[in-house]
Amino acid sequence: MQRPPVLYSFRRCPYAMRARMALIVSGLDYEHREILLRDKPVSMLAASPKGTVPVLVLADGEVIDESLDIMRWALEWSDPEEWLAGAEPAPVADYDSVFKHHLDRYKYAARYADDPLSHRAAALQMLFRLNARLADEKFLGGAARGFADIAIFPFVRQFSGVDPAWFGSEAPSNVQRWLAALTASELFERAMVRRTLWIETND
Ligand SMILES: N[C@@H](CCC(=O)N[C@@H](CS)C(=O)NCC(=O)O)C(=O)O
Repeated sequence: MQRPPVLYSFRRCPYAMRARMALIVSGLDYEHREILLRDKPVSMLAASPKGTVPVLVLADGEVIDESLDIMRWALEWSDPEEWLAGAEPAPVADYDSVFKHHLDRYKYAARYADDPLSHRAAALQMLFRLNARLADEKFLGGAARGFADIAIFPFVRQFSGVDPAWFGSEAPSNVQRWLAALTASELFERAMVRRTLWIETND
């Protein structure tokens, strides 16, 4: 029997969250290896020297080390909720680049010489655009969650967590509803289960 693919993951990483959700929804069996970013396993770095999570190592040795590629790979194997049918690259790419840029400068303000509140404002503008898309439909692709929702919401969740009271009063309401529905989902709960750290051995 073929070994299941191995996922190197870090619970709080939003990229790893979306990869885990796609793997879970696909129903694929995989071996979860929980790691620490400050102490990356040698085997993970051997598979993917760039040193980011998530990393998926397939039984034949193929390595997939970009979260969106892991999502697509899992869903191409099995896509029971038809996430790929509504997959739209544009908003996801915007959130991975522009929103993430502002999020980092807001959340990790001490690391940057920038004004965090101007980055918060820029990110909020993006949420207003998302809000307009969520005016008539519960999710970005329609009535059911799909690829873009799952790819984007872990970053909006991080943004909301920097100052939950501010987010609660200033973030547009459709986005708040959308985020609340996705974070309350059983799928997210399963993706966020706490796991013991994977201990690397030499065999
Ligand atoms: N483009 C990558 C980004 C992954 C990424 O940056 N992950 C962060 C954690 S959230 C990481 O591993 N950073 C390396 C480090 O902190 O050492 C993906 O989509 O998988």
